[in-house]
Amino acid sequence: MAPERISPAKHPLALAPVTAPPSTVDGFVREFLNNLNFRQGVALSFSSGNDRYLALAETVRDYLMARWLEDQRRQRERQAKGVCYLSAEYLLGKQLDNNLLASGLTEIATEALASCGIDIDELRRLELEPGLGNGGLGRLAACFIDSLATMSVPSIGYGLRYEYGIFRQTFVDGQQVEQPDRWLAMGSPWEFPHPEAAQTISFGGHTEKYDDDGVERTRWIPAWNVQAVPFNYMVPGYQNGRVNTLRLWSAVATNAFDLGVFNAGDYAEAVRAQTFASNISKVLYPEDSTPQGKELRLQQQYFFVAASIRDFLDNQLSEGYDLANLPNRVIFQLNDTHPVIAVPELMRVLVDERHLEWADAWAITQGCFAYTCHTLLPEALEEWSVDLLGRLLPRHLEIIFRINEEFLAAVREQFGDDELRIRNMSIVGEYPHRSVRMAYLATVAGAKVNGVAELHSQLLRDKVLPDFAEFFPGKFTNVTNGVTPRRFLRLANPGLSSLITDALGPRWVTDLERLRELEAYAADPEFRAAFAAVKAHNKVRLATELKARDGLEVGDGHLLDVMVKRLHEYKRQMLKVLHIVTLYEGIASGRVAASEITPRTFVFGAKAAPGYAMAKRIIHLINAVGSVVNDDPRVEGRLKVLFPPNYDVTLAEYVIPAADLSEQISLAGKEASGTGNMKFALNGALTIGTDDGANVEIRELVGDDNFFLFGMTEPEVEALWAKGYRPSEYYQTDADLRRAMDLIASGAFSGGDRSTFEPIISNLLYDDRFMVLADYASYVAAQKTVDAAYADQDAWTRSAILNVARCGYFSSDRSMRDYIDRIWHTPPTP
Ligand code: 26V
Repeated sequence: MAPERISPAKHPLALAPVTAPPSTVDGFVREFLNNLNFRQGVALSFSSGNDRYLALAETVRDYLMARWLEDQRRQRERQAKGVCYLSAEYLLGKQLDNNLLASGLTEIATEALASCGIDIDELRRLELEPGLGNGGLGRLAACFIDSLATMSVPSIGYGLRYEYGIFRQTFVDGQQVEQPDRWLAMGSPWEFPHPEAAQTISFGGHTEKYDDDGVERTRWIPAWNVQAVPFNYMVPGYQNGRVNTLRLWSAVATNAFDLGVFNAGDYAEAVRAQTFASNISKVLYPEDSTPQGKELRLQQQYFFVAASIRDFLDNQLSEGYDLANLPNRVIFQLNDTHPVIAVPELMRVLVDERHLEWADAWAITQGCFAYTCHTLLPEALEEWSVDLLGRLLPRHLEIIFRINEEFLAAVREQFGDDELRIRNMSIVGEYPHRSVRMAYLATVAGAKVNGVAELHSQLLRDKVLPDFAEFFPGKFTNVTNGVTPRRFLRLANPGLSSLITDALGPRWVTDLERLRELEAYAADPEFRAAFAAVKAHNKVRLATELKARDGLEVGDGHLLDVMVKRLHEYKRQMLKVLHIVTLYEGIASGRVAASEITPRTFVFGAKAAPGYAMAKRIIHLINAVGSVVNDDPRVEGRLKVLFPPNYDVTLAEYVIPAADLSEQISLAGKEASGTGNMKFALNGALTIGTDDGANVEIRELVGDDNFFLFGMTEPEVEALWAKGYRPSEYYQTDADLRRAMDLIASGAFSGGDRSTFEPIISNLLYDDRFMVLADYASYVAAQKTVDAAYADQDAWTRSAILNVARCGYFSSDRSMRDYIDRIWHTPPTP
């Protein structure tokens, strides 16, 4: 039901446009103290850091508010085509700095607080980042909404407001221990709850047919409901006066108590029901590759997309909107398969609630969705058992069956009774148990299907969904990922930003291809020196942070070699470990003098899914290798292995600008794109990487001379796998490899206990789908090239500058332009 449109209040002040406070230091001080006194309820002299942080955040928020209200009004009035980005994850990172930057208030706020005797940096540190995502996919969504706001594209992000985001990682005896992420514990000043705009979302029950004046219709009689309460977040564009909205849904029980139960005297049961409902948005699932088919996760997915679709239809469309035009008004972008249950939901709303003909509803639906795939690993493709779907969403299951029936009939018409093909293309799989293949449903329903880097899109088309590509020519496309230059260059790397702005002017921040002009500066010794000084400064900044945070020591003058990403076998952190152990073993055995080794500090950052035993064991090994290597006097401090716990967006912003070398070493064909790779290159790190994901495009752009390529190509991987991968042959023929593995197996890193890391060694030797040993020799050789290149600091700096200059393509603004041109057709509104 559409909410009542409130008639304008009579008072003239209510009719006047909302205006922001004056942008002066004095004005800011006034607003800040006002917020401290009247919102936090404390005097400056008694205020805590958190009070001050909240008051500062509220002040910045108020400056953005007028724009936000205006943009919400305009977006509804204009009825221009817009994007609804549907994503189960948004890995936002801290908000204060970004919002200060976007509103152009950074200097004013800094000065204003200083005049109150407050160091703004201290308040910055107090903010807890909302970790509402696992990794690449969630961070990509956050970059995209930043770009959409900066480019003035009518759009809204929809997702889930998890009470607990990605777990906080701690290490106990080198092993990962997860702690709940209480990001809301101190209150979040960036969110605006709207309980009055809650939607009721239903689950369970059964369906029944009924006669509606001679028309047979279906209705869903659900068994239970949950309230979806929207929380709005500002998404300010970069200094363009635009503020878009991110709307995250939170679950609460429909009625405070089930009065029936309550009156029957079972108070505890009544409260339990309430807790049950709020469980839906309680916690982010920390798995990022193997969907477990958990019922609660399906509840989360349906909960947020059903609320979002209803919110859009009820609140964004004008009165009496003709739904036949919906594809000209909105595109729902499906961020992976997590929101795909939106497809049968829209069908259900159109057919059962709005009484459209099935065929008309299907035409509308096919025009309103597009699907982005973010993986190639078969085990990461989501499937829901027919059983579970039928229990939780019986009407949706019926709709999926009918979509599938009609789709397969069309396939039969084109290809004849090719039963194997039909079986392979069916949205409902029969083996090993009946389940709905969400990627197939998304592909059939979506106007477009895209992968996230050239190689990935090609493999998706030719290897994962070839039958679909043949059946739907023109449906498959590529949009290479990007990252927002606001957060990952302008904010994270102030030194480099100033250097670039001094050289090129400020416009690169929203037009990143301008970085090309830096190419000329790579030849300028003065610029190179300044660039190197920035890198050195960023290393000191990181060293200071790691020391304060975790007591870790970055080696002075070391090459900073960084691998930060989720811990996953396909990403091959083990290759990095074998390299480190090889270097260490050379010294420990006396075959290599420590002085011959290029001093390096290796930095790891990685969370493992709590149920992923091998990944957790690898974390343990990295920590174990670190404690031995770091403490062995024979190493003379020339190798350091640091593994700060709890890698998150905040830590990324310290680590990436400081890195010399970026490790992107997945097995070719497994990393869909990567986005860390782009962030590092844009901050002047050189990449050592395989021909995988967006590495391919990075290398094409920066040139072979400025990239350390190693390893098999994807076709070589396929060929080796087909021929039969025999890891033990590498072990037997490569003495360095054997010595490294033997050292680990000997218990040298586990106090003599040979069993601790035995499963890792066995896995590499007998059961490794990701062929670590096959790429070892090539990797170690490439690392020697790195050492040689690093010896010529000036040439290295030149390469680093060229990396920055040539990676402007990887701005998420460009990704958004590609989506707009190829998929969305939603022009920016000035
Ligand atoms: C999958 C699942 C499975 C069920 C449990 C929860 C969960 C959460 C997330 C995912 C998505 C995994 C896919 C993913 O994150 N892909 C990454 O997407 C990045 C952005 O496109 C890309 O750069 C990375 O290469 C790709 O691994």
